[in-house]
Amino acid sequence: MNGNMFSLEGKIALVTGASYGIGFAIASAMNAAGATIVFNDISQDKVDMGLKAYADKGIKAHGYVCDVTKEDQVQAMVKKIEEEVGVIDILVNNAGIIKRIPMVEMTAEQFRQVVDVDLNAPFIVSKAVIPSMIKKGHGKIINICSMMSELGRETVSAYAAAKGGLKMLTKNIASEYGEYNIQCNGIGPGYIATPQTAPLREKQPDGSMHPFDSFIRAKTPAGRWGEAEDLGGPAVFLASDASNFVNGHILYVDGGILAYIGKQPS
Ligand code: NAP
Ligand code: GCO
Repeated sequence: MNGNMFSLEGKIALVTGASYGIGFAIASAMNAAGATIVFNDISQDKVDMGLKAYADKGIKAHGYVCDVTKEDQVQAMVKKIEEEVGVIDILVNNAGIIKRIPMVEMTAEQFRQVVDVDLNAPFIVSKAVIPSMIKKGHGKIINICSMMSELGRETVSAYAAAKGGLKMLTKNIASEYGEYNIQCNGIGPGYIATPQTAPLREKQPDGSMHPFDSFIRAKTPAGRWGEAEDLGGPAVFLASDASNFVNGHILYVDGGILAYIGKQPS
């Protein structure tokens, strides 16, 4: 361990789905701590957009086109990364989707699509990187969970089921591979202002706030939505030597939502 236990100098971090949003913010924070950044997205256009966004921040990132739900693509991507960049020290399973549909109106195929990206893919990508982490003698896996790993709400049945499963996959990877000096933890973001939650923050036709916007501000002690950048520090902590004895933990970065019953009526 070098002098600074939070340093990621000399480490290679793969952040999935990180052309923008939370993944981009986490990758940027890890780069600021010294990590080499590797990311993927589904299309070359999005990878190119991401590479430009990183370059605009002075970050020389490595981008790969890969659908994380496809095991053959993931295995090929990891092999290519190891040949072109090096063995992955840090994996952030960030790629994710949501479909907000009342459960009885959701098709089984729509349910499967959400679970495929939000739960099956973290399994596929973790399975692809763990063997090299074992050989290297260390590894960090960070799964991006959610408030919905703990709570339900209307219209997000598939997402909550997937994120609840991702919490338990996190604990199981921690249990199964801890003996190889691999730590697997989760980050549970609160409500963060990204494209994924944009529909929940749209101004109403009369210019008023979206009801969900007001709801979340009342449920958050800080009275605000989180910013993707709020997740950078916690991610660096879980990727660094500072967390070498933290394993199987879900770190909620939610501004206190889970601790708070909600603003009482004035
Ligand atoms: P976002 O803005 O929708 O970005 C999601 C990213 O994942 C995009 O880059 C997307 O690529 C990529 N992706 C989706 N499916 C993929 C696949 N099959 N293969 C590869 N990449 C794929 O979402 P976000 O808000 O940044 O959220 C990132 C993660 O945090 C997700 O796991 C989400 O569930 C979780 N989260 C978000 C919040 C929040 O409030 N925003 C809170 C808690 C947890 P394309 O653009 O090409 O589709
Ligand atoms: C929703 C939101 C949430 C956030 C996040 C909260 O529709 O409820 O999209 O699910 O994305 O997961 O932690």
